[in-house]
Amino acid sequence: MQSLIASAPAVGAHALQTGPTDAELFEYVFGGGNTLLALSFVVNIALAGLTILGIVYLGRSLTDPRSKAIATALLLISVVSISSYTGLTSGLTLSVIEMPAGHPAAGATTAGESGVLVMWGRYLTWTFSTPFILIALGLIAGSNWTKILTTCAFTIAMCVTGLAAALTTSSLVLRWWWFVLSSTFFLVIVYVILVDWTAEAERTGTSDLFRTLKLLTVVGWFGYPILWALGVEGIAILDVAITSWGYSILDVITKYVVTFLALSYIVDEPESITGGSDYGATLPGSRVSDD
Ligand code: RET
Repeated sequence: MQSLIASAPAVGAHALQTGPTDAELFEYVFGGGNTLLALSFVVNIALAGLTILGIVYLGRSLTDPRSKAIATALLLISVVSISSYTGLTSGLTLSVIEMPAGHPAAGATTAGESGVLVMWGRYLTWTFSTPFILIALGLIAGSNWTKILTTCAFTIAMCVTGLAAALTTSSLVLRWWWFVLSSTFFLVIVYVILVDWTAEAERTGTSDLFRTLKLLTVVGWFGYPILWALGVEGIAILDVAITSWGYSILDVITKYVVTFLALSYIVDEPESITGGSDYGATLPGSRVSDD
């Protein structure tokens, strides 16, 4: 028993348990020397907040349950985002992690600890935000729940395996293997958007809006793995602040720009978007209450 207790810390010492405390990480980011990095978090808290207010304001006149469902999905993207960036800002979802042997950043030090700054909260929270982007897109295209939920499951798989890629410290090969797995799941989503939803949007009459959203989404989403690969977790030719700004700018395009474009289309409740008063009812023939 004694020997088990004695060996417990070594057994439990995985990536999230080592390194500086949240307070030290907060001081490292906001203490003055890393203004660029700090801004990449704070700007997004402000933008997510403004987007939430914008959706509440523009969405207040919606009456159709299907339009409301799309607006709610759009709202939840920014609700997750503001929480995600608050986690990064507070240091809660940041860690200093030692890269495995052979990694270009192996042996680096950050905030007085050996390792590099990993913003693992980003990958974790994409698990919750990207499904809402896909629900909104799928509903706009007029797709069915099987396809919408399939893309949601694949995006969750993509983000969780992306998180694993960022946190794996045992082997460089395994880091890239997680990356390959995550990218494969990503391609399933791209396929559904480009093939299925494009055809469905043509049929349901939303192709004008969908074409723009699709372009922003597919091009924007491809930016994330590229940044990962070039950033400090991949081949490390971009530093942490540049990588963080890269993600923050991609977030602006894939979340807030997409949200406002979609919302400005649905606020007029065109026929291609509305579903009728019993849309989404859980009892046949019952109307969805307005409150
Ligand atoms: C990772 C690394 C592993 C390989 C792939 C990735 C893709 C990430 C994507 C993220 C999209 C995030 C969005 C967030 C909005 O809140 C995890 C970077 C393929 C596509 C749109």
